[in-house]
Amino acid sequence: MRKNIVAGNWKMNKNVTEAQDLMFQLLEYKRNHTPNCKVWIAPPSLYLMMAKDLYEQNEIGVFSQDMSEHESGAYTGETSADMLESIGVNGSLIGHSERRLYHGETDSHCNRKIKLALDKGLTPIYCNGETLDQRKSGQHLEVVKNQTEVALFTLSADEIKKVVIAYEPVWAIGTGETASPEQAQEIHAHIRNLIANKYGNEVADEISILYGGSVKPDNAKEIFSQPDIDGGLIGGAALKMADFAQIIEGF
Ligand code: G2H
Repeated sequence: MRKNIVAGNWKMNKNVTEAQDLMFQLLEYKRNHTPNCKVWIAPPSLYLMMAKDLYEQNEIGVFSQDMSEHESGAYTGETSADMLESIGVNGSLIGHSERRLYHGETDSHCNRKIKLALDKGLTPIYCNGETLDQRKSGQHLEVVKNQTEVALFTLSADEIKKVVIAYEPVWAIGTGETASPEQAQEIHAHIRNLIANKYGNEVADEISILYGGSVKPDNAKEIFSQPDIDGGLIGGAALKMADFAQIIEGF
């Protein structure tokens, strides 16, 4: 069964007081509402333990924004899957376009990270999506196909079922420009088809595919109503509780 999910990617925002404040607001919201979707956040790593302590009943899923492709050792600045698992974190974003752009991450790196995450029982949220040039030149379907195959298709059927995918067209990230619901649906259906062709319909029907890229309170409902869109990965609009709440209520 596909899960509906609204996940907030806080990126590199908020000092500790601000982060704690937003985490409390979200907890309060969750205690007073029964959303029709899972609510997850990916705060900066520094605040993951704080989030896990606060959400001790696991009301809100807590995700890292990235994790190392290595198991352990001399990798200064990195956070391992084992460390995340040991503090009770639920999973990690993997391959966000900002990691690809500023840190040279490729789908092969993503593939290694996804395997390490799964080995530790963490849920990978694998992010992919085409650039503006790739869309303009009509390569978007091919690009997403290649990304999906390299990052995911070495997994077994049981493993891939545990992955959440976030399609985030790079040209729509933080730009205020959103893919139209039809453009997003086309790629989501494309990804689901690729998975169905490789692993069968039953597996493809179990995988939640989120849309990310300038999701806002006023466009969330229409995006989430598309048949192959199972929720959103929300950046800027996850930083204010009122906006994030309205997006959650898009389900
Ligand atoms: C895409 C998204 C969250 P935003 O990066 O991952 O951010 O909603 O600000 O475009």
